[in-house]
Amino acid sequence: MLKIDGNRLMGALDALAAVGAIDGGGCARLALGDDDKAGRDLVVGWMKTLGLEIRVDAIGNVIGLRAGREAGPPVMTGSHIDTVRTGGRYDGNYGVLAGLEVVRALNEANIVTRHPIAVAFFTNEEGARFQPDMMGSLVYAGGLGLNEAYAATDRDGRSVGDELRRIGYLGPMKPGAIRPRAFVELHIEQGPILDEEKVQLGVVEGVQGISWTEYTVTGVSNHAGTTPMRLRRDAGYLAASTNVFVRALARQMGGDQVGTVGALALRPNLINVVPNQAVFTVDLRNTVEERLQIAEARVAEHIAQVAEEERVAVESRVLARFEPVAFDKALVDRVEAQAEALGLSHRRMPSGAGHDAQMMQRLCPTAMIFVPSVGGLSHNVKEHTWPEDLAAGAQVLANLLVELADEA
Ligand code: HGY
Ligand code: MN
Ligand code: MN
Repeated sequence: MLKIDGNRLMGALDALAAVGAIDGGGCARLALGDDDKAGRDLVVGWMKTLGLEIRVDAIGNVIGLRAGREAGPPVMTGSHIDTVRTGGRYDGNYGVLAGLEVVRALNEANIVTRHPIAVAFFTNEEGARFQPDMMGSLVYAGGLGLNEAYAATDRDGRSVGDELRRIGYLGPMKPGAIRPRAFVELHIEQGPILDEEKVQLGVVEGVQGISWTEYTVTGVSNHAGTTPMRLRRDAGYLAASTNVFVRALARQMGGDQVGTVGALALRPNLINVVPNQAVFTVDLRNTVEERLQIAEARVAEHIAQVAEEERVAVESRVLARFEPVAFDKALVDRVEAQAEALGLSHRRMPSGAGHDAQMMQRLCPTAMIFVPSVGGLSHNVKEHTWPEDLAAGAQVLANLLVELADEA
């Protein structure tokens, strides 16, 4: 059996985490910024050292190709190396570097698989700077046009297209030109289930639906001391009341429903001025599409009602909207079989987070492997997974990739 080297994988994770390192042991490499470029350059350098043929597509996705005995579509693995601003060192990075560790082990064992193997990292999975999230893999899968993606701008008005050119990753390959035989993504769970249940491996059956909306509320700035409550048109009040509503709604709906008001900016943001503008985001998710639509409708209703009462204007902008995705059943079964074969405790589960795999399922049979997140923490510098769990997940990935790459 091909043996991956857990210590070497840890070394690679530490080296990549040093790029854009922030206090507390995490890293911040927002998509297409200088630190993302530095991270990309480091990983591309490792890919070249491993003898992979590098392909860069027009949205900056990078694919390292390892030739098989036969030509044809590769078995692909990968994830992302961009992070949120308070990123941990495993989210995304782990799946990419575990893929490279599999290649390293194959090279050392002088094994050439029947079909090619590819290791990819996709552009802007996080959607923290540019929306939507999973942007690179969405373009790759044909779900978003290049020009629309290029036109997305960050809060400073910089566009994806300009930033891709600036960092030198607007590549020549047409997105989606390499259509894999299968895609397997290894990722930390980022939630509490495996850790709480003391289960070593997650057999991921799909990804829940995601709804991201930005609201811009316009009221009237006024003096905090002289303006009676009956005369206020307080934009900040609508934002705050929506935050409270979203939490109560998620609690009341139960099941997998979650809701977050993650970004909020008030203007003029001064202690003694009633805000005349609030810009905030609502992130709603559910494994069931119909329930997600109910949540969206309830939030829209609440906002319309408070806007009328508070006499403020509201504009909304959909930043991302993806329905729940079910992974390929046969491939999910094979992930489970690999966990069994290694004697790992495992359980089937949905993914609460979005992943590039949910886009790749549009192109080919796709599945995901999870390893536990200590305390269920992620998008936090304290994100942690025990080395033995990281190694076990990488071994399952290695065994599955080789099985897929050697089949008829
Ligand atoms: O938001 C997400 O689920 C992912 O981290 N982009
Ligand atoms: Mn991720
Ligand atoms: Mn993430």
